[in-house]
Amino acid sequence: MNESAENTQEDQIQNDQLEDAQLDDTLAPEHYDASDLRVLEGLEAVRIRPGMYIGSTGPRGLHHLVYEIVDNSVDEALAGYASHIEVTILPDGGVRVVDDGRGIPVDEVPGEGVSGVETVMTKLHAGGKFGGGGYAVSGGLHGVGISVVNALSTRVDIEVRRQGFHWTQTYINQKPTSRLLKGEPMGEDESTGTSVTFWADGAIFETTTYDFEILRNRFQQMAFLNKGLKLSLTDLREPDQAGDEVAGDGDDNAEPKHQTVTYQYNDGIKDYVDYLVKSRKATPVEPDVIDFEAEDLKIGISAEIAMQWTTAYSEAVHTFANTISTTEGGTHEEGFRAALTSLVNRYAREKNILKDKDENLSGDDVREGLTAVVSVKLTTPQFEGQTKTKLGNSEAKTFVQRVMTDKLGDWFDSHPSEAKNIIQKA
Ligand code: 0RA
Repeated sequence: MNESAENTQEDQIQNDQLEDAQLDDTLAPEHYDASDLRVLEGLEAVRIRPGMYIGSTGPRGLHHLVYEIVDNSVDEALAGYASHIEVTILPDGGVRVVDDGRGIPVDEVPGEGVSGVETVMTKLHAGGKFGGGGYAVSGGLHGVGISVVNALSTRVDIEVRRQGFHWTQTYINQKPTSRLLKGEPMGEDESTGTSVTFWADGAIFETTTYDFEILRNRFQQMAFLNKGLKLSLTDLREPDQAGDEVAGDGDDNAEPKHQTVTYQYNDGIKDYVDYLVKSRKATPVEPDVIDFEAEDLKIGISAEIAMQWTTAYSEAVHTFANTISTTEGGTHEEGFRAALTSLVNRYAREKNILKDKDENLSGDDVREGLTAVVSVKLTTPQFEGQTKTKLGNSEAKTFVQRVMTDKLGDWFDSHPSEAKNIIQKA
């Protein structure tokens, strides 16, 4: 089926559902009146064109819902308030994301007439409104917020621990079943935080079965890209629910697969490069991973770069912008490559490793055996290319190029014997 035919049919099904939802007032709570229809209209736009907000209604889009919630918690961690994010895949098709941040604001938002929680759940892009400060750098490919998850779920349960109490609210087919409810006081040992549990709408998604491996991989990557962040993933499904092969492995006593993995990397992308080199079973030319970082608050950009040369032939340069893997490359990668090639040539001439008669080393020569991670975070990323995974910001090229030239130059100067080994390899 071609994509436009698919969309037309999906749109019709979704429109039908939306009309049903509007006619069905059995779930409408008392405080929910005609003026709130505007809210539903915003969320309806998401249900009519889900692809515009989360990329697709296939497995990628489904997993994107989880990232959308986790990204909010990651931002709370990057702001210095949350230290641990726990994601749980529930046996009934739900996913729960719990953090120990400040909790979504529970007080009435001036001008909105409802709580901060309800605003975040029902207004597109409401997150940033009280997020404030910093880069809000996690995610970013779509970066649309919790309301989009609400729009594409049959149910969302939200629990906030804040101002000394537990606060709860449930949304069924996008509509709150009550106001935000103040519940039990928080216990002595309880921290503030937010818990969001959602059930993706099977009428919107091709599948609502999560792939543990896809989530595990992404959370490990998020932990590498956000130094110090602690991320856990638990799968509470039975093995057959998780879509795993059960029959035919000849092991009737297989352990139930209630697995938890936890990731935390205090050296961030330096640990990432170490991990990549070890998993490729490559032999490092020098034992230490080279790494540095820099930030320019005026233009709103930061860069972290880590690299290690190995005796292997292939290069592996992984680039990221706001933790999104930029597989099509872009300006940050251009800046990295340009600086690396010219710096290595300049240094090799200075130290007479390249003689006057020798030709310059090519970029490919210089990157042979190199494993590197380049991670930039910027306030207004521009994603381009076929799959929107190519960074377009021109300031990212100049910034990465300058940081590389300065800091790798310093490193070469302070590690002459290591530098010589690396360059001789090229
Ligand atoms: C807006 C303002 C504040 C926190 C949050 C949103 C927040 C959102 C999420 C989503 C998941 N976990 C979250 N944790 C916090 C801060 C308000 C303040 O205390 O000043």
